[in-house]
Amino acid sequence: MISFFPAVHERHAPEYEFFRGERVRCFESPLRAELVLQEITARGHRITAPDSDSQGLLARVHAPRYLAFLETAWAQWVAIDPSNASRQPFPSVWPVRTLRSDIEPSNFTGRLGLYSMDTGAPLVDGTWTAAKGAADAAASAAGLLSAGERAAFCLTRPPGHHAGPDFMGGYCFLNNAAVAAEALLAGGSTRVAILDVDYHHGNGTQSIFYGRSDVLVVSIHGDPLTEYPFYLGYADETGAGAGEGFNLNLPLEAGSSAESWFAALSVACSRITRHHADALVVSLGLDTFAGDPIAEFALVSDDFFRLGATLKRLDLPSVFVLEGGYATRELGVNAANVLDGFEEA
Ligand code: OKP
Ligand code: ZN
Repeated sequence: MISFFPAVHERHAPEYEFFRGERVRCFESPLRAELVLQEITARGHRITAPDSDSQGLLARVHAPRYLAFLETAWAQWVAIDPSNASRQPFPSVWPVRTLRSDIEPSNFTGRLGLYSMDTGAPLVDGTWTAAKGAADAAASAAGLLSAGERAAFCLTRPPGHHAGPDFMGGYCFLNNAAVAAEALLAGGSTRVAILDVDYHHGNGTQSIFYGRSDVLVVSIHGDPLTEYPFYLGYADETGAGAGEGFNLNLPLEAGSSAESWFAALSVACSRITRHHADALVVSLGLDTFAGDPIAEFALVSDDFFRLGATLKRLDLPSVFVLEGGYATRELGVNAANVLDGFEEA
């Protein structure tokens, strides 16, 4: 399968994040992409650099003031104090209920909190460049599908599905899957489906399309009562206004078996078929793997062939966009198994 790989991903390499009050090495690392690249190259998939600029599509997905912040955040951070160049900024205050989010403070801490859902998206010098490269890959892959190709893989990081219209969070800055969906619509699709199979609910993607009927969003994920992102992803979230009925959440208890996961996948596929989708975007999180260090499902490596083969049966032009997956050593094999399962089905 043709795979878009933006080498600039490596510019996003934060040193640490917080876990149980301690600084720990980031789970979401450049090595993830390098190991996937190694494996899909070894299996003969064709790798290419993104060839589309996602700028116009990003403006359909994200708020202008959020994009402006993200692009200039590092410069403002370092302007406060040159020694900040060797420090990672983290948000420390957020406009929760009763506080105002219509006003954008000029203060960096005020802006960072306004545009963050958590402390889980560490920002560094190269974050914008890397995130933009991933969005460009999503635009490129969708463009290729609009030109008649049947499938493409975005070997991208940082991931995107937690990034909402105007906020970052959970390792995500720009919503690559949403960019792919918008690019498909711009390329002539009229009914797109996004299937999010990451362990964590794709709250950003859901929110971006919640009021719309042209993009169906379906997600299988750990029950937010116990799993991140906690505040979205419940079964009663079915869409709003014109989008009523075009959002489907299939939460599963943490610890659910592969058998129940594939049963949910079959429900998801039925809904996508009923949508009469003309293109599919797969938010391909691989943290459903039994060995994942921050997730609680039970898929084994062979199950990812089955996932690919099942998606092939939808018979739709398909863009696969890498999301999570933190069992780094097995990530390449698991990702490649999805692509090969799809191609060999
Ligand atoms: C991103 B994706 C661990 C914190 C976990 C939230 C999980 C983000 C998952 N130190 N942060 O959906 O794979
Ligand atoms: Zn995840």
